[in-house]
Amino acid sequence: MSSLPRKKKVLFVYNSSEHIGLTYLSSFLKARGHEVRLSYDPQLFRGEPLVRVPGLVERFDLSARIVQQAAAWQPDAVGFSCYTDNFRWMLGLAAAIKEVCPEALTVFGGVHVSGVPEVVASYPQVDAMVLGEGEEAFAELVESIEDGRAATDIANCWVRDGEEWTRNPLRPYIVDLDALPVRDYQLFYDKVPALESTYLCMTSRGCPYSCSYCSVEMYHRIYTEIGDKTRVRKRSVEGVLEELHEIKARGRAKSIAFYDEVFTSPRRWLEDFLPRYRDEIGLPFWCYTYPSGLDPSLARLMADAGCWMMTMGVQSGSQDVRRNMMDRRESDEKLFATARVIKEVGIRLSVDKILGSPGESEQDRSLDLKVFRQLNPDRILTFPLTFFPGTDMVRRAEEAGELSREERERLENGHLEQGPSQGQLAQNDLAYRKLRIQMGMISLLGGGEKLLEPLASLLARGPTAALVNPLLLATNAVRIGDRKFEYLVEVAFSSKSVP
Ligand code: B12
Ligand code: SF4
Repeated sequence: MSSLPRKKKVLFVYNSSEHIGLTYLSSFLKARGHEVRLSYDPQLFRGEPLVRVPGLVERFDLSARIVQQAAAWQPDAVGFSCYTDNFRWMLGLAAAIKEVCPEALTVFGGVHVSGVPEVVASYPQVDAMVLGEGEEAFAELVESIEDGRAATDIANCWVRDGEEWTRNPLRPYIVDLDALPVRDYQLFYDKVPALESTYLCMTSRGCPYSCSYCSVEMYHRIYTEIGDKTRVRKRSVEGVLEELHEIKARGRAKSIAFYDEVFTSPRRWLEDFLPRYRDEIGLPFWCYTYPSGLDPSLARLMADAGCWMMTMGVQSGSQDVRRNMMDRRESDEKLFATARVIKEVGIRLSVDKILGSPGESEQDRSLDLKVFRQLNPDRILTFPLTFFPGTDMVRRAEEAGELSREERERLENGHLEQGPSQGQLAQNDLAYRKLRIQMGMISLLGGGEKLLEPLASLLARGPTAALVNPLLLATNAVRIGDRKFEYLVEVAFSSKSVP
């Protein structure tokens, strides 16, 4: 007679913002009878989600308390979800937790692990890794643990055996997303209740596009290698509404954020979903769109359903940089047309701009000002280009001589702090600060080039240059009724009880 697998204790360790993927892993494990806990450091002063305040980062560091919690609970497995920028923090905690929980299996997953698994495998504090989508693989791995050791033949998993690693191939993507339980949002709300005021929802997984700087491109590549060419999987309208009814009934969410990579397709799904969302849920929502495929009638449906703002990646004002470096094929005309359609139906338009792409010339940067002004957005968010390991942008930058081998290796090991490895413009460059301020001024004031140029030069050189852009963004947020800052402050004040 075969015995039922023993219920396991799984601890997730995480920092920074709420993490949708972890909440899916948690509900999947709980549905199979396992006990799941989260040790969480919101790292309020580290830059995401709030502002970066050097000095306070260390003062409010909760790592020691996380280690104490692990020691007291003695989990069977500890799961770490790695972005490139939290990888070093995860490595530090994994080493400290191994000291106090020698029987626990340390398991690393997330986008950084899928991008550079060999690098992650080189650290002794990592016992196992889950590549790609994690629900089924992690549950099987956890259930296989006996005396601190896991099975070595589970698809998606790499498992350490002494100095050696057993590397298993990926399994295909989960086809039926409706079969997954509703994500365990309570995992984070128990720690930071104010997070619930904006409910994060995903109605799909994947993206139809393959921008060269985005980790989505890396996922497409590793899954194509096993013959799975699926780009986007969509949940059913019924399944999404069921989840949102549950949230609405709790009465705490003031808005919904649809974090699908591109929410504005497929059209037929939206035609079914949006009218029902308006009638049954009715909360204001935000989402991402792409500069194609949004015609006036679809935009009207979105506005009627309560879409108050959309974010559209523009990334560069130069068509050549977009096409040749970023693999974004849309023309300037398409950008302008999509922006117009969004604004005409009364939806606020937020656009993203990547600063410091390889291959960008002075002339390309002056095109930025022209194009972003013409788009007339309500908000511009700027991000320094980060070379995410495993993406095609890294290869291109290396080939173009704009990223050295040493810099690439530092990035792969999670060292994001130094400027040169983040694209052409280092964080401290005058040019970078100036462009950022100019973008902030365009969204707040519009304004002519003649005024922007000297004013931005002046502000970018001053001792308080780093404060100018947050101030411009905050003032603009008040102007357009963007709750983001209010939300971040609420989150900061309700975070006292973590981890
Ligand atoms: C929604 C989203 C956000 C949201 C919510 C965060 C979240 N992760 O839920 C917000 C806005 C808060 C956010 C913030 C940031 N994000 Co973001 N985000 C995304 C987005 C669009 C979707 C993520 C998602 O929910 N996918 C669906 C879930 C189900 O998949 P998943 O997260 O990959 O998790 C699965 C597997 O990876 C695996 N897994 C994950 N973790 C673990 C852990 C273990 C132990 C195991 C076993 C398995 C496992 O199992 C999960 C379930 O299948 C992705 C793009 C993408 N497609 O990945 C970018 C993405 C993850 N973000 C990215 C970045 C850079 C950031 C920021 C650093 C941006 C910034 N500069 O501030 C911050 C960091 C915040 C933080 N550290 O918490 C990058 C990461 C690239 C990299 N190599 O590091 C991505 C890939 C986009 C990109 N540019 O390429 N993000
Ligand atoms: S459209 Fe967005 S999510 Fe999709 S590949 Fe491009 S940057 Fe990534």
